[in-house]
Amino acid sequence: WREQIAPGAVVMHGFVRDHGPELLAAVKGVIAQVPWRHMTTPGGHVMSVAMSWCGNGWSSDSRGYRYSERDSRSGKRWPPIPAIFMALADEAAQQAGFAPFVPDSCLMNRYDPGSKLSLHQDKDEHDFGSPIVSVSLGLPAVFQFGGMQRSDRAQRIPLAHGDVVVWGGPSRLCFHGIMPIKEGYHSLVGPHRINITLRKAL
Ligand code: MD5
Ligand code: FE
Repeated sequence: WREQIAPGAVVMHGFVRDHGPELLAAVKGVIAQVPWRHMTTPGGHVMSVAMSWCGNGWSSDSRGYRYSERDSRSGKRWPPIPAIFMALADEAAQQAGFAPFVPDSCLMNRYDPGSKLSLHQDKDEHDFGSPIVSVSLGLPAVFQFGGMQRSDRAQRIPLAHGDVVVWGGPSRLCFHGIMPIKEGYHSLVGPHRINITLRKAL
């Protein structure tokens, strides 16, 4: 079922529940080229979440966060976004009431038990007019969904394997995070939660 949790924010429960194997195969294809890595924040902390990406890649260092077409080490483009991700992003965005969506960046987060993502805003993209489509696979999570101010009280939204959330309109710049993932084992994904976000970044 579909649930609007705030203006522009739509949770599509189980939207990709039947497509786990194909989605995970696409994740593995990207990981073979861009292995999972723990990034260091501009503040010098190593993130508990491991990341990989395709399309326009993301990077974090002492100079800040940014998106780029190419791997600055090799000079090569990051791998293309798999067709199944492009199709699901467009389908979810349109069903949530947004215009046809052509993302140019895909960030993948792998959470192991205990991993978390602290409250933050996604504001490194150049285009806040487009939504972000977020896909949850594997272990369940509790999503913290706040307001435009870090101090705004956050709602707690449970997210399960196969759920898709479309974040657009006024919700696009809300503070959000992921509570520490509980120990567990998912039959397809193993002891992890994987989140895939599709974005228009550049
Ligand atoms: C996750 N990832 O579950 C989340 C899903 C990230 C990140 O937060 O930055 O990699 S994306 C959730 C999101 C995106 C844009 C806006 C809002 C939530 N929001 O307004 O709450 O790994
Ligand atoms: Fe975020």
